[in-house]
Amino acid sequence: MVQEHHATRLHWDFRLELDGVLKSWAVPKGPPTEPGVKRLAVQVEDHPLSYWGFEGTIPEGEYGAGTVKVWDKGTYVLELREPRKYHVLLKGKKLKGDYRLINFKERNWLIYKVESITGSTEYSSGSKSRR
Ligand SMILES: [Mn+2]
Repeated sequence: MVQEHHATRLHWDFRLELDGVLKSWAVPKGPPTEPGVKRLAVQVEDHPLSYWGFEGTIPEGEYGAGTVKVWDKGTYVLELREPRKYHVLLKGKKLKGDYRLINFKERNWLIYKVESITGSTEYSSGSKSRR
């Protein structure tokens, strides 16, 4: 799930349901929809699952003040998980296909799309589908 967040600086919040929380990254330029584009994604605090799909206005003075709207949502399949690396198959409306999240320094990650090796959007990894 990705939220477009008009805070002090416009950014997109990329969130994955994992371990009972929403793992979250703020992506200043937004997650790429095409392969070959790498975007900085800064990991931020985990959010509660109840935040999934939230839209509205966070009041002035509160953390993240500004308007939030859902930019994309869908399910995903976790294909690989390492401490500093996730491979996810996204099944959103805008973000579809194989994505990588790579941690390169502290809370800084790169998010990018890769061409599917099989050319298929379906995998038989046996992974549980998550939203
Ligand atoms: Mn945000």
